[in-house]
Amino acid sequence: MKTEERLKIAIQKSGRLSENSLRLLEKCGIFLEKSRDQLFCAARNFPLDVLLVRDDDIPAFVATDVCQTGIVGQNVLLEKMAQRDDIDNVESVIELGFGKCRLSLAAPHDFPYDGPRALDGMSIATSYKGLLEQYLRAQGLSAQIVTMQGAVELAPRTRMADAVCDLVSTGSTLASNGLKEMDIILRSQAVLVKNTEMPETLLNIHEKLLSRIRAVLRAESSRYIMLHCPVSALEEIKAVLPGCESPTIIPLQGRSDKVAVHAVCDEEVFWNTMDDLKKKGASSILVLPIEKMLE
Ligand code: PRT
Ligand code: ZN
Repeated sequence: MKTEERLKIAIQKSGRLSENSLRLLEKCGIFLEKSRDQLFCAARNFPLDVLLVRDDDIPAFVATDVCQTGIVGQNVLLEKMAQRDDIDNVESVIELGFGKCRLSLAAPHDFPYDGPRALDGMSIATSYKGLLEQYLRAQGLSAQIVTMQGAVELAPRTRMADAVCDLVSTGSTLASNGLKEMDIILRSQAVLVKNTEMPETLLNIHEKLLSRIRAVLRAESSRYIMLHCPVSALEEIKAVLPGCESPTIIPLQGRSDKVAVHAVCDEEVFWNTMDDLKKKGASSILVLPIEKMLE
């Protein structure tokens, strides 16, 4: 009997991307057999096996076909690509909207920063040597790079370097170490990556996974909006109702002056236009989450 072809995906075992990566698979209706304490678990209702590994290993695993796909930060992917040329067959497929951070240059508050030139001849501590080198080259600067695996933010205080190049999300680590953010080298978030040379059978499974992920992401950024609207203001309200193609208009029993309007809208845009909707006479506004949105 021919064994079923299964796609292998690498996700972070334990760290900032782990929960969201597992949750994403769950939202795609993919349920895993074993607990996440294992290195490996199989999905019970989708031809997918999950490898739980360190995030730094994911690009190489995907490049060497240990796995055909993976979830990793753009920062890690681009750093590995900057450092080595044997992962050209890994490509980023879709941004996943979590693990957002930025790779920034920072220095003590008294560092006289008036633009990238201020870094010329300085020393900079980082775990992102490849990306920092690319940045310095692009800016035509020369600086000494001090490579560190962790605790980069301590480097100026311990006089190991004048400045740092590190990941920032809230900025509180920089602040508590007396550092100010000076420039952003890269904005990053988690992405789904894939091996560009996978066989067609696995590519088909990957396409199915990707279309489920797209449906989940679309639903996450959308809301189902229900509101009441004076008939006289209907056209105006339809015009400002954000990002929806053609809303559903429903009569209200016993009311000839008002109708209900139902529409799917981008959540962020909706909040930005809500005051305008109210001003135009919208009332009883309900905002509901959407479970999945298929094309
Ligand atoms: O064990 P493993 O190697 O798998 O994990 P790891 O320790 O290398 O990575 P982990 O779990 O810390 O981060 C995984 C990924 O999360 C990163 O590669 C980024 O893509 C993303 N991410 C998002 C972050 C942050 N936000 C973040 N704030 N990764 C690290 N940080 C660190 C940063 O290095 C600094 O020390 O958090 C600190 C700054 O945070 P703020 O909030 O104080 O600015
Ligand atoms: Zn790591």
